[in-house]
Amino acid sequence: MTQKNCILVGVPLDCGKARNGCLMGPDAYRTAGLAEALEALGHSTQDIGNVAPDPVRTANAGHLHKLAENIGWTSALQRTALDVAQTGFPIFMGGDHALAAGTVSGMAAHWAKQDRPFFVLWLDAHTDIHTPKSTASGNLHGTPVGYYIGRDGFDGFPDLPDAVDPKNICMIGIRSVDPAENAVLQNLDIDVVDMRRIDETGIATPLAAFLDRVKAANGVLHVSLDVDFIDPLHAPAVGTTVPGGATEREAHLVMEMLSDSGLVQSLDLVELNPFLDDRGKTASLMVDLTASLMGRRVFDRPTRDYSS
Ligand code: NNH
Ligand code: MN
Ligand code: MN
Ligand code: MN
Repeated sequence: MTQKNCILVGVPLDCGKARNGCLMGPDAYRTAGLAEALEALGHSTQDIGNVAPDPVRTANAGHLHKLAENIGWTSALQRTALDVAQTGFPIFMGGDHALAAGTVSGMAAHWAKQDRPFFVLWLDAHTDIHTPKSTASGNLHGTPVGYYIGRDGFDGFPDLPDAVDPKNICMIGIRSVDPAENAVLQNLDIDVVDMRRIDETGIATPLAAFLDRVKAANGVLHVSLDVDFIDPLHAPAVGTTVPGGATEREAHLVMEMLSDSGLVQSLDLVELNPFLDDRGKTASLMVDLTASLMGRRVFDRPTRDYSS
């Protein structure tokens, strides 16, 4: 991979669900040596510290958990993404997945200005495509995809500058979908790669097909990596563990293929709750996966062609 100027952005957002701890995520990545791992690969890094949410007051949150705070983070992160994308490769160190409403919409706005088609790879156990109206839990970390594709129901949120086309989204690792999410996904062209498909074809086949589409469109790719994409056996530090997830090796293969593709331009690391970790092993795994994405290799081997 060519050398990048990595901009590390701390996002101690903890308002997307009730269980606290994701606010410690950015410092866990710092402690686990994210910047050092990137520098060892020859990239330059700049840690710009932590972002803070815009102040927002909203009455009438109903059953929604910390609506005003989520809105304040979305506007602040949209601005931050647009800003840092101009100078380097943003790595958003979360924070829970509610942050992706701001980061993904901001990156989409950045690439729309450059006239480049924008694609998203969503690595998660969950599809996170609720709206504030459809969520039963009231947890807004279940809604960022709904926001950035432009679904109705996000009253009070900043206007969406550029919606992401559902055809440009691939979700891998899916194994927990609420009925309202299942219903809306039936009418959208998002490629939902659930665990059954991974079992049937292996994880490389659907990923290679998606990367081919991004390449053919001359597109750019944002990766949003939720800790719960990985099986809780390897990645216990997350509030919403779902058994039956990607193995450590499957996760590395995804990252290595993404690196080979050269298509990735920005990354979210989300849902790490260091309070639940086992001697830092999840934070360290997330750093190692980021290193694989940014070019770390076991040894130099000829690049394999996965297309059939
Ligand atoms: N779908 C559930 C909800 O909306 C769970 C979402 N939780 C996540 N998403 N961790 O990645 O409450
Ligand atoms: Mn909270
Ligand atoms: Mn998620
Ligand atoms: Mn999840």
